Amino acid sequence: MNNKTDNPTEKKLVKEILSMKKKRGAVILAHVYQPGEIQDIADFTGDSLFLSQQAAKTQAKVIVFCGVRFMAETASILSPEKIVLLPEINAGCPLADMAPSEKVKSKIKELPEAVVVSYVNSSAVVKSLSDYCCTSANAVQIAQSIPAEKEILFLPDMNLADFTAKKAKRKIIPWPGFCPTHHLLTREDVIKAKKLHPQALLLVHPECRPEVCDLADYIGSTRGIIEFASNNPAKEYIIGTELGIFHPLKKNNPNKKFFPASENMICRNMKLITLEKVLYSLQNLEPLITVPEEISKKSLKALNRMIEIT
Ligand code: CIZ
Repeated sequence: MNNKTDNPTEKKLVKEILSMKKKRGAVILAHVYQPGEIQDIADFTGDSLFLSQQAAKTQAKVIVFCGVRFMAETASILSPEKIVLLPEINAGCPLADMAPSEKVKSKIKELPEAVVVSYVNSSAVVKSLSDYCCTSANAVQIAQSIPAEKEILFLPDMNLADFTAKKAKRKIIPWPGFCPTHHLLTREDVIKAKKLHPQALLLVHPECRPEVCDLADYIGSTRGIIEFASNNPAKEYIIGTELGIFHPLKKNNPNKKFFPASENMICRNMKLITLEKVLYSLQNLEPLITVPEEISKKSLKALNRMIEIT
């Protein structure tokens, strides 16, 4: 929790949120793609897996998940006894929506021998159909844990699938989905940014296109990007991921410079949550995210297999 706003309306809202949070015995989690003012009121900020693990560890009975739907679902799967709130019910993930469960079921039928690995950015039903879950931080490690002779059906992100196949040296059948925010970054955008900032290192997320990743000095998850920039002596970085990450990058590294690979890398869904909505959620204990027990139990197996490996 680190909100130091001078805006009186925001100050009042933050005060009300904190008092309501105490009354409810709640914990606020915010993804690093959330608006800065939301990250600043959170007890924990980070990637979806880290946040869900915090959700599982905390003694708090109420979790306000400031992120998108699949993240709140993952928190609910890991902590089914807790009240998980998503302050904006329409905060979805277009990438997760590109793998509808009925289509995934028929693909699995077509490939009965394949091991099914689903990226955490997928619906709870798709997770329940999978052998393993993975995040962008551990996709390579999960793939490497699968015997080399096995085919892997990897969903829903084809760019992360490509990155994982190359790094893990595994036979991967990609699902044809992509994150619209990362996929819009082109090789031309990157070349332009490199010309403007010739000293800067290029750090990109593996949801970016392969031809963009080919130009990068580092490819990694949000957590990986933050750690790389914080630990590396270089002073300038071009960042190829959702722009919300600039908030922790700048906060943790006040003496370094960060430039966007493209100003357009904004996930609209991640920006739907506001301070007003967080307050409403705490006051009314809604919108509530639950996952049907049968689906939750099966998804938990895939999530736990990932957690055991990593
Ligand atoms: O797992 C996450 O939180 C996402 C969506 C990206 C990342 O790299 O952390």
